Formats: sequence, C-alpha cells, structure tokens
Amino acid sequence: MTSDTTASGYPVYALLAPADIPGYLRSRDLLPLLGLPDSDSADGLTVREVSDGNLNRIFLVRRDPDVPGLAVKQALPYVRVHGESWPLTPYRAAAEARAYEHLAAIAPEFTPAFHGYDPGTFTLVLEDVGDLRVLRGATVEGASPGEVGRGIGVFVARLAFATSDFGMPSQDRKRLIAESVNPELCELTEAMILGEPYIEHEHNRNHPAIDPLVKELRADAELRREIGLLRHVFMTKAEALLHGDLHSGSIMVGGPEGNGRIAVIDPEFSFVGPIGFDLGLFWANAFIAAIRADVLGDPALAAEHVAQVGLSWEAFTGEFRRLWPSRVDRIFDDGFLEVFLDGVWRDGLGFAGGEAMRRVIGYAHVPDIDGLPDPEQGRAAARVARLSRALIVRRRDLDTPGDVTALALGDGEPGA
Ligand code: SR1
Ligand code: MG
Repeated sequence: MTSDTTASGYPVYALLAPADIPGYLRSRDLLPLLGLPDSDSADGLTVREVSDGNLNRIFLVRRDPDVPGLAVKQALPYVRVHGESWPLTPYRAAAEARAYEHLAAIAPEFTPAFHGYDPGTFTLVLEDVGDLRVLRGATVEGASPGEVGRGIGVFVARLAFATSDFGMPSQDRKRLIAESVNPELCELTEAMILGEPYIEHEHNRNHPAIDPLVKELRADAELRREIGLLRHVFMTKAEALLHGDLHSGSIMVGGPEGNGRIAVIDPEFSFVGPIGFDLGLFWANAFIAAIRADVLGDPALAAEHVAQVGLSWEAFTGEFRRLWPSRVDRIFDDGFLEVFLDGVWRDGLGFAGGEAMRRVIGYAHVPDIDGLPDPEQGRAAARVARLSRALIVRRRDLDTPGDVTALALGDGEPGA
C-alpha cells in the first residue's frame, strides 16, 4: 500500500466543493456540453449543491440558473448519516457508471444523458434533470402519482429482458454477471432490507407506538423464515441487471402530476439479481405513499398510489411479452414464460414487504411516514409494518394486484 492509498485500498481523492466545479469541468474538457468553448474561464457558471440521500455529493452546474445544465455526482467514502464513522468505499461510482452505460443503450428515454466517469475522483457527469421532481418529494407534498407506474413497468421490463438469458447469449450473460458484481452495495442491501430489521440492531429505530408490534415481528418465526428465503433469492438469483434501489427517491417525474418525462437516477446499487427486486422496491413505496394519503384522510389519493402496483405490473408484463418473441434462446417456450412471470410477481411482493418494513423498523426511514404528525405517524407505521408482514409471508397466496390493493387499503385483515 502506498501513501496515496487508503487503508481500504482505494486511492486518496479530493472531495469536490461548489467552487471547484467550473475548473473541474474545464479540466475534463466538458465545457462544450454547456455551450462554452474549451478555453472559457467558466467564471460565469452557477453551481448549486443538491446533495440528497446518504452516499453522494451532487452539484448542478448551469450557465443560466433557470436552464438545466450538467449534474456532477461524486461518491463519498462514507455513509453520510453518521458523519464519517460508517466508511464505504467510493467504488460504487464505477458500478453506477457501468449501469448508466447499460441504461443509455437499453432504456434511453428513462435515463438522464450520461457524459462520462472519472475514476480518479469517483465522479460522474450527467444531464441535469433538476427541472424534474423527485417522486418521493412530490408524493409527500400530496401530488398525484398519475401513471408513473406504467413508465416504471416498461423501464424494468426493457432492462430485465435485455440483460437476461432471453436478451443475451449465454456467454455474454456470464460476462455481464462477472462485470456487474457490486459486493459492497449488495451487502448494504442485505443488511438494510433483508437482515437488520429482523434482529435487535443499533441501526434500527421505530415509532414508539409500534414497540410491541416490533417485538412481535422480531419473534415471528414464519416471518424470519420467509425473509431468509427472500434474502437468499436476492443473494443468488442472477436473473437480470437491476437498477438495485428503485424506490421513489430514485425516480424523477415531469410536472406536478407526474405524467410527463420519467428519469430513473442513482443506479449505484446495480448488479445482476432477481427482477422482482426492482419492481418490489417501487411497489413498497407506492404502498407507503398510499398509507400516508389514507391516514391523512384522502382515500382517493391512496387508491391512486396503490393503483401504481397494477399499472406497473401490467406494463411490465405487457412489455416483457412484447419482447418475448425476440428471445435468443428458444429452449425457453411460452409455458416457461408464464411460470417465470409468476415467480417475478411473488418475488416482487416479498421484496416490497422487505422494503416497506425497513422504512418503519429499520435504519433508513422515509419522510412519507416520519414526516407525518402524531398520532397519524404511529398509525401509519403500524399499517406499513402489518402490510409488509402480509406481503412477505402471504406472497404465494396473493395472485393479482387486486388482492394486494385490498390488503393495502385495509380491506384485508392484515393491513387493516
Ligand atoms: C445506508 S444507505 C441507506 C439506503 O440509502 C440507499 O438509497 C439505499 O436504499 C440504502 O438502503
Ligand atoms: Mg440513492
């Protein structure tokens, strides 16, 4: 190890500050993307830090503050929430860059333009999609989700089909699996979503109103067995390249109603895994949004959020079936397809349960619930936890989006 290398093995690198960004873009010859000549001083650029989430610094760089320019995203060498006490190597930026390259080729209409990766500073430069809104933020403000689920269903189907054994020859697929391994972030997901919430762990927290319920859940042998099965599916089922963190904070939508452009961002958790994981994360956050709306006394909005599950499933299966005749391996026949899709549905329900559960009893909570006043916050947390358990342990009996709608909106006993 040299003095230029950290104890974790990655090179020492400087963290960017807003004042560094114009010079940084100049050094990378990226000023022409902003309509400036290479030789420009870049002094006139405005830089705004919009860092969100736990893992990165993000800067928006514009010539005109009202006209989108470029986004500069740098991986931090730690998880932000605990200061620098939770180290994480910045190599996830390389995983994110790889994922963006695939997304740009497979689903460009759902992806911000990708302008390159700098391995020396673990920094990506992307299209600035700052004129869109983060779906979670829009949801918390009470916006309708519109039909965002349709777009997400098509996005997941395109990515999944193209990078599965149906879209790629077998040897190419093996190379994709090897190139896309993302050990550190997979381990984070295994802990955050499919591990820690089910044991006593210092990372966990919950609303005090659900203390007795949380105790019950951690002593629930059926739940523990099923989360173990889902964890193992996550660890071993290399079906297709995933986004890997497809919650509503990773989806940007155009317009307050969400009916315009959809841009999927932050694919740093990308790896080859079970397709139901991407759908499940999206569904979980639709359920959470629905429960939020319901406890705030807006059942019509709650129904719109839950409807995203059916819309995305319909769009996913529709696009997957449309692509099916182009599959590269004809040993897989139409009978196989039905069994395969059924497996994706049930994996998706289980992972939705895991994702929703961790948002109320694990480490990374969401403002959809934690931003609620009391006593609604405690009631919402209890509903999310009960619904999550039902999705995890009853996923084999829940056959249609209608079945889960009934559960989520409180018609079925476990979610009520
Ligand atoms: C410690 S990181 C917590 C969460 O943030 C990311 O967006 C992932 O969802 C991860 O689980
Ligand atoms: Mg993220």
